[in-house]
Amino acid sequence: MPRQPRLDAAALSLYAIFGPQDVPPETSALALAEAVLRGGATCLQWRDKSPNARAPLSTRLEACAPVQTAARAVGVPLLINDDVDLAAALHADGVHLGQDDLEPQAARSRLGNDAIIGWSIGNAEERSRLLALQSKTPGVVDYIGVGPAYATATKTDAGEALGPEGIAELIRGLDLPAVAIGGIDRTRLPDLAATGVAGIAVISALTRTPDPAAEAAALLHLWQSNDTN
Ligand code: TZP
Ligand code: MG
Repeated sequence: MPRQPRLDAAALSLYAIFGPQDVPPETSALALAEAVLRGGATCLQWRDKSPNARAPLSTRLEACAPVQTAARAVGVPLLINDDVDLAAALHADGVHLGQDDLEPQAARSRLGNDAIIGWSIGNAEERSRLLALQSKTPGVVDYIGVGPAYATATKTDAGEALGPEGIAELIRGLDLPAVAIGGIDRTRLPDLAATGVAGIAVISALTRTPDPAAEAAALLHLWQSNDTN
């Protein structure tokens, strides 16, 4: 019998990403997580690009644990960016890996069959790597992150913006759900919905707003009313 997918594509609809570096000074990672979850975020990613990412595992764990508790309380998956050791220690739902991180097959061996594994692609060469990986180890990756969709100040090495046409071209013919990332705010949703991505991944749209819960609700509502999947 075919294996049940580990990830329902609907969980990618509003994918909220943050780490210590994104938490405004007057709040906490827990408060931010609770706010975006209240607004309806369908997936969370802990992406630590702060000095804490180089701290011992116990310190990394301590920083992320409250976010995991909040996500679990509402049944929303929490994925860990880059840090497979942290994901293993937390028994997190999965990881999101970039092209320069641990290879997806190695992460799969480490985390097991139930872990959700996401991989980033941003150009034709990386798309070809994905296809090669899928034919060598089918099912190793569960979804892809595609970007940057638009110019972003959040990731300075993100590369050239693909635009909706570039996103559509990269995901065409792939049999994996995709989430668009990079410079996404409310104004971008109609164009992105037309590309065929399953959802939107955002950092600053939810971390640089005074009301992350309201912004999450607005993004999700807009996405669901534009999305034709
Ligand atoms: N990967 C490609 S663009 C990007 C990442 C992590 C940054 C997304 O942040 P924002 O603030 O939503 O543009
Ligand atoms: Mg990475």
